[in-house]
Amino acid sequence: TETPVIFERRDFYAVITLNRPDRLNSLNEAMHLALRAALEECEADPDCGAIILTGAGRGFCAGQDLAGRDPTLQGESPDLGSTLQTYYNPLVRKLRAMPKPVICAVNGVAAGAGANIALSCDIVLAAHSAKFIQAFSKIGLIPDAGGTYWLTRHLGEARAKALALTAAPLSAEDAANWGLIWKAVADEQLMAEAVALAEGFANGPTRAYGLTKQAIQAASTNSLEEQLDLERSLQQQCGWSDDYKEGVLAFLEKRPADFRGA
Ligand code: T3D
Repeated sequence: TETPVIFERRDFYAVITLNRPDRLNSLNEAMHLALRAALEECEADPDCGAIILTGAGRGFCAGQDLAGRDPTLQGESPDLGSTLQTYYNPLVRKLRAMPKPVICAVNGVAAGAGANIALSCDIVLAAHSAKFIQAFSKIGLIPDAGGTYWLTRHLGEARAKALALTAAPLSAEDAANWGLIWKAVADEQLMAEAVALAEGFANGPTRAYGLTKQAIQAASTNSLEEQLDLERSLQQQCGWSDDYKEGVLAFLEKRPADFRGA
């Protein structure tokens, strides 16, 4: 049987590839568990400074595996609240709480929860041929895996509602122009760009990156006063780090910094 997720640990970063290409990497239980295990390994490894998440074949991820939802094969209706509680919500939380940058390299179509898992990552690069589809309304569902949150935060209600209600595909270029993702890049450049970012982060001040994520994620719900307090306390931590000492010293000595991530 196929490995639902390919986990590749490279020098100082990791590549996680969703791997059910003939099903456009749609998510079943085995894939969820393998993905979770891979993320946990990255989280626990102090030498892993960044993560690239991508998909095998022509798609990134088509969301929930609907073969496992065939109503003619299922007795009772599935409890989708329980799937979200057990799999999707912990996955989104783990990506957000990951104390190192997560780069999503969207290599092809990202539909349903697949789109919203991509949007849960810190930096989203998408190949020009990729599309983002909030496919949920086509099967009578609402956007999940944070979809209603990401769309509304990044795009505002007007675009969020139209994308969710129509399930219209959004091109990588429009996604970038609308501020939903970081960049659309040529298909053949996608992995090279993702790797360049990961290598840069892997040599960077990992702790400061983790705290930067934390601060930016808190900003959308904090008041300015709360955010200023948060910045003060996180910056205090940074100021006590070896990386800060090294960064300043390297600047003064006019040489590249040799960060250790602590
Ligand atoms: O627990 C819960 O259920 C709640 C959680 C819900 C989260 C969700 O994600 S719900 C939304 C689920 N996803 C979808 O509704 C998207 C379904 N897929 C599509 O609409 C299309 O496949 C795409 C627009 C993504 C791509 O279209 P296209 O024409 O490029 O490819 P295709 O021919 O449709 O797909 C290729 C194969 O992958 C095909 O199989 P075949 O005909 O070659 O044997 C297709 O059936 C299969 N596939 C695609 N998506 C899924 C899938 N198989 C199972 N589940 C899928 N989601």
